[in-house]
Amino acid sequence: GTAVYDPGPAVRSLHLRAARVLHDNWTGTSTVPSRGLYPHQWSWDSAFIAIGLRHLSPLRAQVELETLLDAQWGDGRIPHIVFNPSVPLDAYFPSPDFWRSSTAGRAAGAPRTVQTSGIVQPPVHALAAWLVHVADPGLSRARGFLSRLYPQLAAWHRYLLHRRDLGGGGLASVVHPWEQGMDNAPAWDAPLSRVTPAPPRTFRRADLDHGAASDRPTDLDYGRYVALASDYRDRGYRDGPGGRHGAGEGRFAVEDPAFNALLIASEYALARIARELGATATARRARAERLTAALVERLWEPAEGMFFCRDVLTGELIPERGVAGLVPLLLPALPRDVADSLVRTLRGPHFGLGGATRLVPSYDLTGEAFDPHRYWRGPAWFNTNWMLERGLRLHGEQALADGLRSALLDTAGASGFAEYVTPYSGEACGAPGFSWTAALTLDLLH
Ligand code: 9YW
Repeated sequence: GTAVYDPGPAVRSLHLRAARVLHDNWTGTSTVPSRGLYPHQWSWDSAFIAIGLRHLSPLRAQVELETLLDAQWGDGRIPHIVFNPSVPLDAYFPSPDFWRSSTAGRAAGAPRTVQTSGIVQPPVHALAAWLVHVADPGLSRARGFLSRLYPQLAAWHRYLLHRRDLGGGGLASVVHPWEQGMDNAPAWDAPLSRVTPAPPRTFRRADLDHGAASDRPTDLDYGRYVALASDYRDRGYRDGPGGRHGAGEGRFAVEDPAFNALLIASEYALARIARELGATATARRARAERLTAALVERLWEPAEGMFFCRDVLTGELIPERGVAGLVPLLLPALPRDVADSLVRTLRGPHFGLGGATRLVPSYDLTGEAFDPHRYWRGPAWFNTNWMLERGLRLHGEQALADGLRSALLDTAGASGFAEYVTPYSGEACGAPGFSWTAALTLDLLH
């Protein structure tokens, strides 16, 4: 008879538990990152969530991305938070009355009906849209999913590659640590030190109602995040290289390797989407290759075997080893020697892959700022490990990829789909039942 593949009870229950997290965090039109700590829609979370959700419901995965893109601004930016109007203002800080998108963002084309933040997050969306499409091409075509999203995604990439090329070298800059998604990574310490923090009594942190203070960014960090974001808001959320509204006006502009690698990976996905829609893909593919070359030229540090961030205001590389500097392993056109040295760095003392650590930490294990509990200063995160797993597989490192995959699955299940874990012991930190942890678990199970 026909052998029916049965993955066994452990995998069945991991699948079921991950599906339950996404079910519980679904609001009807999108998914919250977690019920308590993050009660709205977050941009790159939704992209990772859609990548997992496509295995449960391709329709819901499409709707997840459509809801986010409904909040796109006229200038092409996709906001990092889309606020749920039925959640009380004090449930999350900064709230809509801080960002004031529909008034302060009017010149940049912020939507009138929905409230959003005014900053962005890493561009994982075109990659997610493509992966959602291939999960059910029939449904996708019937709903015109890609033909509706394509112009929006193209405008998003145009915004990043033109309005955000603050360094003039072809890469996109982030103007706030929240934009890169790794809020308190040690790489931001030097550029943030130039920012005068907002006084503590001028705002109230809602995150401390949910998370342990020792797992979260410090009050001093928060004061600086608030100062940078309110300056950007008070400039009408305007960007642009040089001139009156140039980088000189902002006090923070950084070229980050993970943000740009995700943009390039998404540019390849846009090429595939264009081809699916009957358009030509060659120009986009060529651009992705040019951007890969620019990334290597501007951010690769051969002596360290990894990528560093560039502080656009000083022109200097920032000598901190963060996981963001390994994420370009995702890219197919990376020179062979660069990919080989990234793999060596991953396995070495700073990141411990296949040795001391269960999962790749967010920051150098030997670094002065290393803290196994504090958010992006040491703990291991599931989205970055998922990206590295793909990168290892892409560059032919099957054994390392397989090991990382099983560690991800074990740790996700054992931690109750935690937001992040300590890198040596896999102890759960941050929010429990975290959506992208569950979503990327589902993706790895398929
Ligand atoms: C915050 C939602 C977001 C993630 C970010 C993460 C955190 C928000 O949560 O930022 O309150 O600090 O750093 O990457 O998108 O999950």
